[in-house]
Amino acid sequence: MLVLYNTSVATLAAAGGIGLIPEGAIVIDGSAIAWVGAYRDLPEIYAGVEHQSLDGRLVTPALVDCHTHLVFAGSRAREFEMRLEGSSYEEIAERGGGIIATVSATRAASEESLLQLALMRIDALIAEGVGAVEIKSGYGLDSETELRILRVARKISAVRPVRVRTSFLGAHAVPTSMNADEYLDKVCLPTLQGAYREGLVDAVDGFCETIAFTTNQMERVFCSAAALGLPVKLHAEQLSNSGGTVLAAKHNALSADHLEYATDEDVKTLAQSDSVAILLPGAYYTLKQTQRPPVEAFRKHKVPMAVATDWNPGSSPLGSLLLAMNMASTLFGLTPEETLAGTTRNAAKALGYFDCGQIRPGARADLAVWDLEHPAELSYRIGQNALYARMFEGKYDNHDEP
Ligand code: DI6
Ligand code: FE
Repeated sequence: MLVLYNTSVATLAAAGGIGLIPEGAIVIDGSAIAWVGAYRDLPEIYAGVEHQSLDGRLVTPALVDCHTHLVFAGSRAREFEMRLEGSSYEEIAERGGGIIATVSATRAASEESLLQLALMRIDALIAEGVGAVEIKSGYGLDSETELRILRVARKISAVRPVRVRTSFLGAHAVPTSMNADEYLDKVCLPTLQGAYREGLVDAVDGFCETIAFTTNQMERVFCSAAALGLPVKLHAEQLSNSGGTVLAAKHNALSADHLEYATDEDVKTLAQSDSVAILLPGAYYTLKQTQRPPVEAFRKHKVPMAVATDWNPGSSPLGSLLLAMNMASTLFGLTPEETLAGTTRNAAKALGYFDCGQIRPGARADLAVWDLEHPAELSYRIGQNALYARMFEGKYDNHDEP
């Protein structure tokens, strides 16, 4: 057992707010949190336990990056140049660039090389205090490669101290050789079955958009997911209003993601489900979008907001969750408290985790210790990583003491 004291603790334990305890203490028992509160209220039974001073530093739950596509090969720097020369993301996709370009590079990569690429990205997130990550497939679009991506995603948590939730995103793009319905029938849905049988799938995702899949097509994917007992989530209203939010709500999705083009009515419908709105400022920034997600409506209808990197080689080559937090505040107007809730409590909820993203008795001792005094610093700083130490399942990374 260990008592952490001389710290301010952002517990994130109650809905709304961040639950800041200025002179706080946390009792760690094995891999879990046994107690948290003001140090002056520390129960007598912990008085004799080893104490460790954090010298006034801030502790938050380890961060959760709840939307990434970080298993991929290849680069899309050329498309970045093309966009600077005036082409749009949709135009590039229609010309065989975009997702399809990454599909070719990923199909050509071995499992081992995909793992090495993914580990470099995971290490960057871990270095920012991230303790759990969601990883999607979707750059295979054939059975073999989709399964390879999911196996790599599964392997990550065996070789790094991080939790991984996988999402099957076979419905990400339509391969050039067939139409969308053919692809769903012949490849995507059978691959989902196979991936599920191998235990590789925690949730099912899709890209509902004019350049990808319609709501009717996504509905078929969601029905297959339901038949397997898998939760769903959806890339919805990213580039246009395509009806994805209402569909996500109807299927009680874990999350509806992007949502730039969601209307107030969409948000009202989403509020009737248990879904989280995942905001992805990295994609908004990269694609130089101007329509912001309806943050005021999320607040009004009490839809919890999460924030993630959307790490992918096309629309969001963003390898920093801290920068995503800053962008969520500066570009979308989230308060620093909302961005912190969005990368802890609400991000965990979006992944169906109930034992992390909060500091409370019974939760996992996955913590981030910051060389900061106030949590607002996390969102305010740009490109600065103030992580002092990260604890995963009650153990500090690489050393016993921070
Ligand atoms: N929406 C996105 O922003 C990414 N996928 C998706 O469904 C883009 C992925 C890419 O461009 O490679
Ligand atoms: Fe995405």
